[in-house]
Amino acid sequence: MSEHGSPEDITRREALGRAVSIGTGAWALGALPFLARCAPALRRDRPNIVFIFSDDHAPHAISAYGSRINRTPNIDRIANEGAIFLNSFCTNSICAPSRAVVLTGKYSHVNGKVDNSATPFDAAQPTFNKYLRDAGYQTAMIGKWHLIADPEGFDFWQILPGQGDYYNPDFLTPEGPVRMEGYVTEIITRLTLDWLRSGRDPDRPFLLMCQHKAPHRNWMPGPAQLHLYEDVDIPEPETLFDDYRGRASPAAEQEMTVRSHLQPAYDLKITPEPGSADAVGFPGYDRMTPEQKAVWDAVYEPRNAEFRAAAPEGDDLVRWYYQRYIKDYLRCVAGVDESVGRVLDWLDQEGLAENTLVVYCSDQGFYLGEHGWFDKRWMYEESLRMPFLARWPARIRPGTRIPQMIQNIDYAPTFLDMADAPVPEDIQGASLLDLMEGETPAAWRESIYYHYYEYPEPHRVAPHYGVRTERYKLIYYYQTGEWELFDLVEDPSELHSIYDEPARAALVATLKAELRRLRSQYGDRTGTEFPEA
Ligand SMILES: [Ca+2]
Repeated sequence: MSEHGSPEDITRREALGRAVSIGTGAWALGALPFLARCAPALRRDRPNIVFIFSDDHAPHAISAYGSRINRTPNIDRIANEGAIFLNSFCTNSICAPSRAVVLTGKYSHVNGKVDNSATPFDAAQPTFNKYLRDAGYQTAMIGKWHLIADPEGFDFWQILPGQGDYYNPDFLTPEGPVRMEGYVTEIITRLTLDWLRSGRDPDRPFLLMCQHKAPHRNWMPGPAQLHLYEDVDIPEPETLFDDYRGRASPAAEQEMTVRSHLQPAYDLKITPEPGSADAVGFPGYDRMTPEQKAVWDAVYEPRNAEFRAAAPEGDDLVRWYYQRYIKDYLRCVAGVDESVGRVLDWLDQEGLAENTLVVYCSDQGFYLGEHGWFDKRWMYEESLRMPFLARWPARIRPGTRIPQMIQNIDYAPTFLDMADAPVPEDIQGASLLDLMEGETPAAWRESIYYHYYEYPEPHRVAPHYGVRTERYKLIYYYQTGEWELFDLVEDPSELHSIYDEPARAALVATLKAELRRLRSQYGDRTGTEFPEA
């Protein structure tokens, strides 16, 4: 073999992006937490952790990630004053499963929460907050939980039931349900600041999970954001009118299009004239007080009157739906961004910022009209990506930009590592602490593994699993036995699968071997195994 390796090695390097062997990468994943445990205990004052989590907030709606449709100055502050992870991915792009992965540091097939509704989450299993509590941390969980079972391992919790409501939401507490008047993002912010001010022991480190409902469907903005984007057109994504050619059959067979699957009343708030004989509200609207409805109607009714007068059809209707959808989504995002700023400001004012890790992330990415879609689920980039930004002045240099591929299995071991708490052997992720501090571990993962399950409801997205390297993505739809392969450099929008091109045979073989290795490494025997050759 030459110093550059065999043709197979070269293909493998090309597939995996860098000249580090697969075996070394695999070793590092298991060994990093072990090394962290064995390192001399730097038991300086243990940091506080403020974990700000939103729902369905795609990185491409954050200006620090280069958004072309909005600005998020407060979330950007975390990147400017800390670190931004440029290649952050989920393992299963859907709400409750992502939350279970975050809590356990384990893939869906291991923690048991593979889909939103059919499988339960066993809240009795070990989660990172329980380990932190055992290590002396105070633990608080405020906002959207979405795991049905009551939270365990928190000293304080106030959670939304299920998806929760945007206006006047109910909260579940250990003492029973409470209805709170107001807008959900503002209420969660207030509860968060209340707990920081007076709910905790100032002499012990804390974990605070502040988890927003916004910007989840049905995208109801708060009173302070209702008027944003009034007289502007948000740029359309290039793939708003995707025809799904060049890919396997599932892309065309989903039910998540802006054109046909957004519900006019519920999703788009297009309702008949108030007071008319056929006037209807929509779920969420019916929870508002008369005063809140009056404010809402004063904003939406003129917009709806304009829609009724224009009566758009065909592609014009899609364009109109897109504008209504994306503006409401971005209004909800603006509310979350404002909340992030208030929490950062409070930590600054109280002198707590220096040794507090503030993380902003969301449970998965989302389609903002790309491929003609809303929602998530796919291994395609828009929903595979998660934002992950971290500020911790004591340890993270301002403006740190981190290209390595991370996943939500990594959060739990990171938080345990930071707290000098042992990282259990069965956690599948690796601590991000070295990366945050600007160090590149001797070997980091060269590929990520993904597996989506939920089918057929609610959006008929075919179950699939796959592998993504720095440059390539191989996806297997096991119900139909179809494959897709994308070159993310040549085809970043993933419009043309190159799986069937004869010249790609060696690359396909390499990626299949890597996919087989990942399924073995993570112990995933769910989903139909793909055939040899
Ligand atoms: Ca979600």
